[in-house]
Amino acid sequence: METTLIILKPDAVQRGLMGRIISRFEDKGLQIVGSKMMQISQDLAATHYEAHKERPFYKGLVSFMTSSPVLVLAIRGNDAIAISRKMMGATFGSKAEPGTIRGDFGVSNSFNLIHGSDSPEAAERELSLFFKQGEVLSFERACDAWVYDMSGGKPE
Ligand code: D4T
Repeated sequence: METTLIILKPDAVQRGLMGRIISRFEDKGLQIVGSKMMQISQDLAATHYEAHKERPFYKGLVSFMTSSPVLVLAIRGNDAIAISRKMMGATFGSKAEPGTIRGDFGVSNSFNLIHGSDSPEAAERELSLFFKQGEVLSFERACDAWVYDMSGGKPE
């Protein structure tokens, strides 16, 4: 099982899209195992996006991410990182396919609604940036036996 860090960005929160976006992950069968609303500080945004520090869009990105509250989620499931990225769609709303979160809810290239970790290493790093010890939970759902085929002893 993988756990990934998802951020519903300021535009998603301001536009009242949190519920509909969370529902997509729940409908898929992924499990929400951590959740918090927060206003991202300059320092946290700078650390989170340090790989983009030299990019022309970096300043605007940090300013956008710190401009208004976000909803941070920890989402778990088999292959949760790749599945979430696929559900999010291409980076730019203008290019993202219909059926994806960015494709269905946005047109902007900088206000792109959602962030998701892009690798297991990134997920580990980002989860520890946004969640303290104990804030990402482990619990069984009653529906798990019907979300995954467990007949082989592991979730398929
Ligand atoms: P994140 O990291 O937010 O999940 O988005 P992606 O993984 O899909 O895209 P990214 O890391 O390349 O970009 C991070 C973030 O910067 C914004 N951005 C990106 C922008 O404003 N202008 C640009 O030209 C690019 C490439 C959008 C997402």
